[in-house]
Amino acid sequence: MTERFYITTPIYYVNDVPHIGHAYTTIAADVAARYHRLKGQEVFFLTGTDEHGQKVQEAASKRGVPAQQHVDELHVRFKELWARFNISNTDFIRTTEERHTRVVQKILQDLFDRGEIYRDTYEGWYCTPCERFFTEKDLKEGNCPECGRAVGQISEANYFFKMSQYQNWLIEHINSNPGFVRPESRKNEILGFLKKPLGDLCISRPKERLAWGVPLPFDDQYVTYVWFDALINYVSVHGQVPEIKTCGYWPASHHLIGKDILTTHSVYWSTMLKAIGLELPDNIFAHGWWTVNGQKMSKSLFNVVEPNKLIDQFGVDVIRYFLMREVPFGLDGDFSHKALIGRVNSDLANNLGNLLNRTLNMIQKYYGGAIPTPDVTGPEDEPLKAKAREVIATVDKLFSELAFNKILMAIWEFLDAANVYINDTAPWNLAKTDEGKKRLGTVLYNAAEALRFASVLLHPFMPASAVTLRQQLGLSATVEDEGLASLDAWGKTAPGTQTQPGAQLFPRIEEKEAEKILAAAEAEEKADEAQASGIAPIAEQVTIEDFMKLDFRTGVILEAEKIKKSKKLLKLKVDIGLEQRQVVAGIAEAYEPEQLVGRTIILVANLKPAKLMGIESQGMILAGSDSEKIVVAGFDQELPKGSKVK
Ligand code: ME8
Repeated sequence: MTERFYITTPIYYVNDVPHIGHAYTTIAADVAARYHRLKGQEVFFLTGTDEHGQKVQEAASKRGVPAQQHVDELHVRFKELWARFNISNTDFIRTTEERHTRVVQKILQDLFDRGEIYRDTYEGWYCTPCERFFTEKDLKEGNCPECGRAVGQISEANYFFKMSQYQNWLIEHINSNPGFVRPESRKNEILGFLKKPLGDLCISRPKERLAWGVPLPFDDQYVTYVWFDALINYVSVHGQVPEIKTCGYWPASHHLIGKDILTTHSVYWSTMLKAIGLELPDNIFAHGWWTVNGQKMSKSLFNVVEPNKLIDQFGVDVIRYFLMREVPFGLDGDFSHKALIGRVNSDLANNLGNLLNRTLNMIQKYYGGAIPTPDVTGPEDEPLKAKAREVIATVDKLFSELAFNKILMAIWEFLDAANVYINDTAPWNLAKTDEGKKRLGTVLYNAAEALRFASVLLHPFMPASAVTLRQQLGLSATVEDEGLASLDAWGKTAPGTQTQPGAQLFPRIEEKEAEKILAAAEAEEKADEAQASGIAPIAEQVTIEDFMKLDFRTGVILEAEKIKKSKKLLKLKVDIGLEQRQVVAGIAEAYEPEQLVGRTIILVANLKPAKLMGIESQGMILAGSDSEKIVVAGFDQELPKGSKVK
């Protein structure tokens, strides 16, 4: 076992609203980091934000603020979310920090001096949103192969990194290090990609087109291509090249990424490291993609699953658990509230929650809350103890594979074994006889001990719940203090420990509550769809009785005039047959008063009068609107004044 463990997440684009996809990678890295700390390793866990590039420059200028101010304000959203999620990162790197840009420039200068970077004229296609160059054959139906948007043809002088010369070396490295790119399917994808000739990488952007980036140290008319800048974060956090080699944290144990950025990491980053003269990371793990109702999450589709809201609704640990348990790490998954509720009820409330409750209740009932001293052991105790030894070994092996969902399945098998142990030994029967009472203490001690094991194994996934679990068991030392070594023997809980039963760890989400959550989620989905289409969502249903309470009448506008100091309001006099009404209507931007006189309109005639700009309005006229215009409703044929409208 190497003493040091270094794990990273991608550094997220600072412009993005942090969503469940970003949380996924970060939580996975946190779980691994916490586990390796429990093993006694020195862990460095890095996350951060990617703050240069075209999109940031554009967003800042749209807001009318300097780019630096923009990123200073926006990156906080990630920091705050990670704090809420109990993310235990060692550092948070921002690519606009001087400690990072300094290293980027040093590396660039060094590569330039050694002839790894050269200047040439580039002719080809460029996708502005993706900030990437493409050759004719890369394009998909003439558009960007990444985002599908239109590309522009450009010809300009730029700087290039001699990436192509490392193609064969990289193929060889991937083949001789089976664990380098994982899962296997992604490794094959990269090997497939490397069958085509690898070009050199354009690593500069002319300042006149893009000013927001790290200036090239050897040509101040250019800034660094955002990926060449961003990837270096994984080492710049440790200092300059000589220190990186000696800091003890390089090469990284794992770069966790989503499958969207597999090429940039396994090809660009690997060849960059080779050229710089640094070792390659032990592993690049590209996990799968979360969709919502089968659709990609994106700001423009208004369907981003907002983690803060989920935390408010379900709690941090439920979300951490769900994301790690629901989908095998490496495969795609679809997010649904229904599956989330299912997991809470079956795994957390029923299985874990129940084991804790029944154990504490019986310890309370039979031993006044103090964990009993084990007395007579029996053959039924053995399978549980064996399972405990087994789960520790299984979990350790699965952590080396980052098989988070399998780890949780293994822990739950152990919890199942503890529940089965209680069912089979039936402490409630043991309590009835003197002979049985000799076994009772042992059974309840073992149940409590199983929960202590669970608290340690669950800590990486649900750190706050592990704390509560241990408080209720009466254990004073924290999991972090005791580490995995506290599981090296069965029986470390001190008999006599006073338990402290408290609130249920994971209350069941009852059917009514579940229905409410699902209905709210569905309404939100509809609202998202509507927002994406530009149409306002449909309001809550009303009954026909509700509707019939409203009295709509036809009326003719007799007079119309502007209201002083109001841009939007007109004062109208409307004849509705039985009487005349004074109405204030918000249509001044759409109609001149004289256009309205003589028109037949529809008036809500039984609306309580209200004052607008000090003028009483005795009804409301119907009009349709979108973001650009307002149109007063009318009829295609004449109707007498005062006619009912339904
Ligand atoms: O690509 N499902 O940043 P980014 C799963 N700045 N994971 C998802 C996801 C989803 N729907 N959406 C995002 C960048 N992710 C660059 C990285 S690294 C030197 C530079 C996660 O903000 C996943 O980890 O677009 C993915 O790779 C990453 O967020 C992309 O984040």
